[in-house]
Amino acid sequence: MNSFEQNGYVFLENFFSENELAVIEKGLVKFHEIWLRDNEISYEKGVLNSHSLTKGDGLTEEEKTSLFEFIAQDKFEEILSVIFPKPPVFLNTQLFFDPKDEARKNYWHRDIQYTGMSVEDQKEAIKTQNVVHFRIPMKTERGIELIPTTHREWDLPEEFEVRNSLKGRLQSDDLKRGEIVRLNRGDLLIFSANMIHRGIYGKDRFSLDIIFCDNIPQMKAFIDKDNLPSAKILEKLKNKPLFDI
Ligand SMILES: O=C(O)CCC(=O)C(=O)O
Repeated sequence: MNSFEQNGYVFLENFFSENELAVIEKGLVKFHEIWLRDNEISYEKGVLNSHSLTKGDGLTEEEKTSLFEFIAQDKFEEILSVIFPKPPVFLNTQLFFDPKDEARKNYWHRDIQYTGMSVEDQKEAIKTQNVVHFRIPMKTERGIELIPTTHREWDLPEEFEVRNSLKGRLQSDDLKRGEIVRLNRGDLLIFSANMIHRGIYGKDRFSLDIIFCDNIPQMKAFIDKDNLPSAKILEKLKNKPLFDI
């Protein structure tokens, strides 16, 4: 886990048992089917992820409880206490799948580049702020490509140009420092959203991302309270401060 602060990610092979995954899988598949039905146009246009699985009535109370129990599990809490300087909070969930058009190219980015912050502010923010994805593949996938250390360090000029499509470069151009982490069912990849990264599409991937962030006002502004557990569900959960928004 020490390598997280140094590199910005940790890969934990065979982290989950089959039983642990089975408890949440049915709900994930159901949510995805509903999403595909309700978001046909976005899917046609190239959208390759959905979010907010714990919001609304896509999942039943029981399915939401299982998902929240998964999110609040002790094994995660132990990791979070090591990788975050102070106790974090739950931000959201996402599902990642392949784009409808197989020819669609992936895109290098830092999550922070889509927040509307100035580049100067982004440069400062990544030195201290933390948003962390727990990626949980439900099946073998080609994984994620990451540029180690960029969770705290700014881009090389070429990297900045590529992820911002400048000087004729494309967001999908290969970058020299990229490292691919291939993923199998049962694995857990933890990575900082600050990092320069891109998804590698293919194999009909289906991954759950659980996102945690610093418990600070600038980040909590991005939390949609409708994603939080109801009082009734919260009562059953361990590690309640994760949801203490
Ligand atoms: O898997 C992907 O397509 C991209 C993942 C990503 O950008 C993210 O989790 O922030």
